[in-house]
Amino acid sequence: MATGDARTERQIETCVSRLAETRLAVRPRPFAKIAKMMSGRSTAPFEVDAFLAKHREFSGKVSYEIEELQALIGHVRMVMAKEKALIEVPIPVNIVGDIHGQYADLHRIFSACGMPGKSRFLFLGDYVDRGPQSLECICCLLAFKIAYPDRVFLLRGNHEQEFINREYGFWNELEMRFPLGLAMQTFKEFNDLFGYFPIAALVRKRILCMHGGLSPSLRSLDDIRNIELPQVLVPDGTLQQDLLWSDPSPDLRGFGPNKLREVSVCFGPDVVYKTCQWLKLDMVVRGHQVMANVTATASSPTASSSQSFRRQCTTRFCGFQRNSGAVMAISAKMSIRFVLLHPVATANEAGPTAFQAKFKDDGSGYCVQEQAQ
Ligand SMILES: [Mn+2]
Repeated sequence: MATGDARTERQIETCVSRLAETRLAVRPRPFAKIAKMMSGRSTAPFEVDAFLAKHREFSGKVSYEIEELQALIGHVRMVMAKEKALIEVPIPVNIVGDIHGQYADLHRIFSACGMPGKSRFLFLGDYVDRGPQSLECICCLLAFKIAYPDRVFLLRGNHEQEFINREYGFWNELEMRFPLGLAMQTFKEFNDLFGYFPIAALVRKRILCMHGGLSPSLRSLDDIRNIELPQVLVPDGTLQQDLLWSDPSPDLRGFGPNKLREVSVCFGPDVVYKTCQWLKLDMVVRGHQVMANVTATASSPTASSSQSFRRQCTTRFCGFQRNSGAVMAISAKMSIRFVLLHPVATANEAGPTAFQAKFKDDGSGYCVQEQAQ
């Protein structure tokens, strides 16, 4: 299962194109108030303002005390316990694919799209593993979730599962940075927390987003709404497993086995088309795969309004590929554009300043017709 995931993500490449500055009115949460919130399990106070200050600028490695990580997890658990398996996300919003521990790229995304709080973000999962800084990425995003629970949305990816992130980098990072016993305890607490993450998002009731893809078990949106959370272990052959794991296959009709990952299914373009019809959707948006030099993938050749986009949002996937990354930016008028992140040439060029200097709007956006609710 894990081997298939690695093979696929190396074989298939990332995507996509271009920009939209979707600024929201600034209405930050009162940090002092949040800092006083106490979790049901962790009674330690959590200073979210101070914690966020360590993440507002890209500064390479961030230093963490184990106690503050445990307090962070306790507080964000309380915030995310209020969310359902299918979350409703308003527009404007920036949709971001797999981060995979690439903390510098996360900051480039903030540089291009605006900081959380000013801009709304929907992340499609796979925050940890593969890249060098899983811990900074997940901690940064969790802290922003506490500070701006209505502006930051975090879906679960297939790497937010213990049997995957034990093998692909997250555990090794914790083991390197903390004493073994504390690392094990914190690793378990992170993975218990991932069980609270929502599985899919509905953007303005028209765009269905998930990490993996579609499922033969998906007949109505209520099927997703009825998934009970928290769910740390995702059972085989379930809707939730497909939403985390499945892949599109352009030559397939209907569903077939997912031979590369050896878990879940593959779905053909006709499935995207039919699902969009049944569920009255404009499109399906997902992450989970890297696509080199591709701007977007329309999984339905027959219906311009029924498309599936797949994106890896970080550049230089696994540190060696020269793929570009992209963020899908949906405006208040439901126009859709892409923010393109070009790979930086060397490690010395990493960081938001270098990215901003290289950032180019390639002018290839398009619009989805606004539809009555
Ligand atoms: Mn994935």
